[in-house]
Amino acid sequence: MRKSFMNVCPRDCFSSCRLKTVVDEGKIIGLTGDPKDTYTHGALCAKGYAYRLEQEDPERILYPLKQQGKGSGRWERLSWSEALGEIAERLVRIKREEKTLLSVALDKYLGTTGLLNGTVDAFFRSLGPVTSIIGSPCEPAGVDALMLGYGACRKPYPEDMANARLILIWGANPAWTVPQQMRYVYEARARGGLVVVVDPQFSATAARSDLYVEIKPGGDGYLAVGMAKVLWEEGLMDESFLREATWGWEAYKEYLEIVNWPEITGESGVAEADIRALARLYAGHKPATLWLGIGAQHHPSGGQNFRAIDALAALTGNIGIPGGNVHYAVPDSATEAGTFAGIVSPAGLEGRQGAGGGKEEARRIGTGRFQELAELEPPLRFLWVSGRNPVAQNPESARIQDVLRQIETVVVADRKMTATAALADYILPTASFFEYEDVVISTWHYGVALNQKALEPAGESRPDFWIVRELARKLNNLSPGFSAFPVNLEAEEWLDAALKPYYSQWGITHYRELLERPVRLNLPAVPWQDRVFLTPSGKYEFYSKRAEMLGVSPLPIPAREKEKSSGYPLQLLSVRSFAALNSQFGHLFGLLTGEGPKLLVHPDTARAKGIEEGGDACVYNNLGEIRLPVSYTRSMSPDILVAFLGIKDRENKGLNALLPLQEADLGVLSSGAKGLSFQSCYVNLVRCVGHG
Ligand SMILES: Nc1nc2c(c(=O)[nH]1)N[C@H]1C(S)=C(S)[C@@H](COP(=O)(O)OP(=O)(O)OC[C@H]3O[C@@H](n4cnc5c(=O)[nH]c(N)nc54)[C@H](O)[C@@H]3O)O[C@H]1N2
Ligand SMILES: Nc1nc2c(c(=O)[nH]1)N[C@H]1C(S)=C(S)[C@@H](COP(=O)(O)OP(=O)(O)OC[C@H]3O[C@@H](n4cnc5c(=O)[nH]c(N)nc54)[C@H](O)[C@@H]3O)O[C@H]1N2
Ligand SMILES: [Mo]
Repeated sequence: MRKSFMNVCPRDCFSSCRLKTVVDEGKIIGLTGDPKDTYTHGALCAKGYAYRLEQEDPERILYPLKQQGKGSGRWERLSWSEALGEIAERLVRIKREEKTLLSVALDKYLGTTGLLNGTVDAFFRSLGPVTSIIGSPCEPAGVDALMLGYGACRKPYPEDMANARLILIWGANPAWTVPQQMRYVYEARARGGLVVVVDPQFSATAARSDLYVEIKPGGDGYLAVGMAKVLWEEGLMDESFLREATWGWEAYKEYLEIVNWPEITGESGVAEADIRALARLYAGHKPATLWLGIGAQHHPSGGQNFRAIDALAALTGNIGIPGGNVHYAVPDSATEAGTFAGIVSPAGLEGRQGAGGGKEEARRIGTGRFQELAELEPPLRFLWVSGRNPVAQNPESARIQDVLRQIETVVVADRKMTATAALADYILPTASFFEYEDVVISTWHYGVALNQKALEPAGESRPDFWIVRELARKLNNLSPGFSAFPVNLEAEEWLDAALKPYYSQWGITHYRELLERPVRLNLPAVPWQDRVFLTPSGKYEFYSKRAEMLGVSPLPIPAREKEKSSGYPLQLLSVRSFAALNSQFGHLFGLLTGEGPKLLVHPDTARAKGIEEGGDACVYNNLGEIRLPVSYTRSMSPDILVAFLGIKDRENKGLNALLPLQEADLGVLSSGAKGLSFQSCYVNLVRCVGHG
């Protein structure tokens, strides 16, 4: 019998689309966007429509697996009881031998953004102090930049973009990464608004813009400083906003006076006349909105670059007005919802005594710094990876693989045999979001929606929540009191407790009513209208003492990009494809594009190396080598190579095999660790001879 369900795509993505799923005999036979979804209006992306195919995915892991020797590929099927029993024994033994659980770490990110996922963090907290992998691989340098300016990271509702007379999309590619948002971009355009894109490559969004500005990677701060210089020189600023609502303009002005054009144009790669024209255009179309992309802050000066760009909004008074402001993927909804926090630390789990006698603190390591994991004292003996694929997505893949081999026990909870899972001792198969109830809150449009259970879990896969609760039971059987995880709580009770504080605001009495009435977090559609900023001065701060404490200039002054070495003169940019999400959906790429992964090379560069279109290139640096077929394009300058995030070569090596660990300048304020500079990848290229 056919039945319909509401689902919510929980991928680490802006749109958190509501889906209408039709199920017949245990299979999804129909899947569309929900036309009542006020943000997406029922439009999905290619990956969303492809979920139906995922049901047949032969790569899905259906049973708990144990590997005889990491990386050997000798997998053996276990029952859940065996797998969790063995894992529990290992944890108990570690605590007995080390007298602490600091040798245990969780590496977790947003494989799913469903709220229940927070129970995995709760489980690890329930053990007492462990090694926490903190920070975020994604947005923290940019978040810090906004926090320094405004005191908090807030953004308008994404629909407010339709009110802008100018949309300046700076290092984002929404046509591929947030296709649903293009509706609002086009709406602004239909009303006469202009769309400008700043990007080192002529992206899909640039192709849909009125003006494309080609920038040197990482040169964004200088372009912004140049624009600010023009705004000031030509008297294009909003004087009353500057006077009443900002702090430190005089100091910033002094810098703008001395910074010279050769430095600005040299670092940004944009000609002075173009910078002048862009500054006039931006100032002449109020309200103008800025969209800051995640990619543009994955640079050594990414945080300061964002401060310089963001300052343009303050200089022109484009803050606190409809159609203005800065759009950036921010975790504001996460904190506002409180629910994430609520689910992460249920009452009673905080402040557990460590085995060391009460004062023991968790050990903290910044995300992506696997090098440090290998050097810890006491050494790391147990790593649990959840919703994360560090071998593919962190810098220095080979080094990560080495560290994974060294760690006594690696457990990976995932749906697939990822590059990381291939080096696990245990793989615990997780259920897909169609297979259990959850609630998803969008950090972009703040929608709160119920994801119903539409299918039974495939094979023996189970939700992460079920897995950690069973493990807590096993642990406490072996060693009473080992885990304070509330094993008697059902998923429904967790969700109810987390969301209850919001029920009266939303006019509901239980979260299941979200099925009929999805809601939105009650955040201002246009932030900062009151001009009360949460900075030390209470104003928008050009000059920030906190920035200085974080080790960068108090002013939004960018750092120069490092000189490229002559050995590795090409910069390899990783760009997101419409057909993949980070390391996921890799199988779709060929299906949707009719071709496999390609390295995009400027024809001048390729020809100089004797590489034909379609021929194989070896891309290399001191970290390693990957081999990819080449496709010619003139969409970026000859010293840039472009490849899609998530691609792998014939030996299953991905882009991050070539990416060194390089930090961004900011990130500590919001996430506890600096962000990572994923675009700092310098390589060289030769024609491959032979295969293999
Ligand atoms: N070179 C380069 N590297 C980058 C970036 C870049 O631009 N360039 N971008 C960075 C950014 S912005 C980000 S956000 C990171 C992302 O880095 P990751 O978060 O590590 O990337 P994903 O590939 O999304 O990995 C998520 C994993 O979760 C699994 N998963 C899915 N659903 C579930 C579930 O319900 N439970 C569990 N336990 N697992 C599940 C998926 O199968 C997948 O293996 O990558 C960073 N790395
Ligand atoms: N289809 C799809 N959608 C996704 C994802 C995905 O993998 N695939 N991932 C999700 C995640 S985790 C994230 S973080 C978001 C990110 O989504 P976006 O914010 O759109 O960011 P990116 O895709 O990282 O980069 C966008 C653009 O930045 C450009 N860029 C790189 N370096 C620079 C620079 O120095 N300056 C400037 N101005 N531009 C630069 C790239 O060429 C690219 O066109 O997308 C989410 N949505
Ligand atoms: Mo991200």
